[in-house]
Amino acid sequence: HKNLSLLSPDQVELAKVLLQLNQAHLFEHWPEPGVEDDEKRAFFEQVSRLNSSYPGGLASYIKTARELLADSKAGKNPYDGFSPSVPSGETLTFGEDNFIQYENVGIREARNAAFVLVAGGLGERLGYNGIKVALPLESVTGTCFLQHYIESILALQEASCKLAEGGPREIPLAIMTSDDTYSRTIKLLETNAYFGMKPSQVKLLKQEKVACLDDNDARLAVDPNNKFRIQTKPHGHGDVHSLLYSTGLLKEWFAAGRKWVLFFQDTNGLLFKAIPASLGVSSVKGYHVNSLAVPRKAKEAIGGITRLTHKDGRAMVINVEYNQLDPLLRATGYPDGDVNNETGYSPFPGNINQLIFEIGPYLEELSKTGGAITEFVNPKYKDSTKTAFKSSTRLECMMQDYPKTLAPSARVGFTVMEAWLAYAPVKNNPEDAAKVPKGNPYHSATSGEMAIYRANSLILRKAGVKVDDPVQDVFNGQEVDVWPRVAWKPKWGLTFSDIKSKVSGKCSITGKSTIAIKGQSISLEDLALDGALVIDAVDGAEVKVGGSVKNAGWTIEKVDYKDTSLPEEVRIRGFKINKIEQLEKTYKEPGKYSLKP
Ligand code: UGB
Repeated sequence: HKNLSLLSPDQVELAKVLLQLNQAHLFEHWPEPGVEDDEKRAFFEQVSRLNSSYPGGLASYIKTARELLADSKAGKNPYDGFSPSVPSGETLTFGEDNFIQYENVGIREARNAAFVLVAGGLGERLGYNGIKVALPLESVTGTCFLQHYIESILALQEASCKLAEGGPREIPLAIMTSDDTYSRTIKLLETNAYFGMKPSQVKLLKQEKVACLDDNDARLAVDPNNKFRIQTKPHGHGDVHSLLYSTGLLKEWFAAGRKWVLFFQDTNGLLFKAIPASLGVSSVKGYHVNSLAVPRKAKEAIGGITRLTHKDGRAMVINVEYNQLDPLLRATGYPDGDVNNETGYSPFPGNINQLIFEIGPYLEELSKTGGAITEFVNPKYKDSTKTAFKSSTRLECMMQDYPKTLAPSARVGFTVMEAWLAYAPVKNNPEDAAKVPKGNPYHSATSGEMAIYRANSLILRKAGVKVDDPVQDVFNGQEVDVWPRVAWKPKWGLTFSDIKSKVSGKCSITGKSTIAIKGQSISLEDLALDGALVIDAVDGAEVKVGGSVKNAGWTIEKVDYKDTSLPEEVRIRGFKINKIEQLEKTYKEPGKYSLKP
């Protein structure tokens, strides 16, 4: 009370709110006025931020925390009363007629889209100290994830605007960052001229952390390093919804006539191969919510898309985390739990957390909820009395839980794509990846890069190129298929039809080969590649590449992840590329060219 005179009227109000919420312990240890007053004011600035960044403020946060902590203590199952069943959605096979048709629709729709990258997390599990979007997705071109994402969006924009009337239209990109990633993300963009995107086209959002909780009464935790601060931790990627709403960005997009918002994660180098077709599915099926999914092995450590029906009539199609799906099935009449069916996969497709929402219904829902979505708490208890925690906890939320509060009439669907085409995230460090059960994906930097070469090789095969089979090898303790190292810029080939139109005659690529295609109008005609070939061309330079290219090429050299003399991004993948010999050509002027060695 003695310290109240230091505070502004707003801060005094906040102090009263904290007292009403049984949080007096936060100032009990404060010294007399005159001592460390600036720190006391800074404390209230923090409280004010925590209050304004959470829908409903701290009072709402604490109320929800008490309820969720009580449920957790009572061992209440969030899925009580719900029965799971296999939902219906669209299953696509790359290159088939309906896939191509959906891609065509998706390209048309793309100019009405906005993209949202959630990139507030750090790669703790990956053992990488930088921001994950700065990691190269493959080492042939060294392109980092953020560059690849931006170039993919720009390529979509160009392709979409060519088809549509009314001239070009920019596709905006919002990036959700956090205190952990904000400044490094800005720096990466600025030092690279936004990778060719207009700076005004990119909006950075920043999520705030939330207050930690010390006990079941939701008493806020004092920061162990500063008695004038509340300890905070990340709230999860679910924050993206309230940020899009509170910043007014979603409204702005809607007012500008945009129809779709596409959410994606920080390290999936394959994603944009799946975007045109799945956006097409959203449009044709009229899905308000479309989750991208891949076939999933039973018990594999990704969530399963499930239809849940409640005794009281509620129904939803939602991601159920893998550790909850198996017990839920066992408790509801499936004694074997989550098992593979005759296809060799679980009937519940795997959530890859790439979501496509229709903006109209999304904005309407957020106008009611402010973007607050169902949260959860995961306290680690000291003992079975569940009265004390081993360390402070906090509420968390996930972006894929958005449909939980929707009316059953909402059109919630999903699109299953082959995993080789759509999903290769970089999440696990080499040691953890090497422990993944055989047959399940590693989700490491090694597998992420190899997946790019595999997908590009398979796509070229489908387009008629003879591509050698892969060889198996082991890097950082992980057995992977090594395909020819095929890389291209998004503007070279965005859809299957696009790529097919650039390949003709008898083309072949041997197993030891590397090819990097960097220009838009490069076509391969009767090319026999046995070595390394790098071709770049400005827009407007049409280059036909054919004949026999044979050289010593680029080799893959193993490295040990424990070798600290190498950069982290090389160590975590377990190999590097040695550029022995290549044919490299750059076309800097528009015109027609033919390269036939
Ligand atoms: N992220 C944020 O932007 N802010 C945060 O506070 C936290 C994360 P993780 P996670 O694809 O296999 C998800 O940590 O949450 C960003 C799904 O929930 O990589 O463990 C972060 O930068 C799960 O259902 O993944 O698991 C990153 O871009 C499953 O589908 C993204 O959020 C799993 O992904 C994901 O963060 C998966």
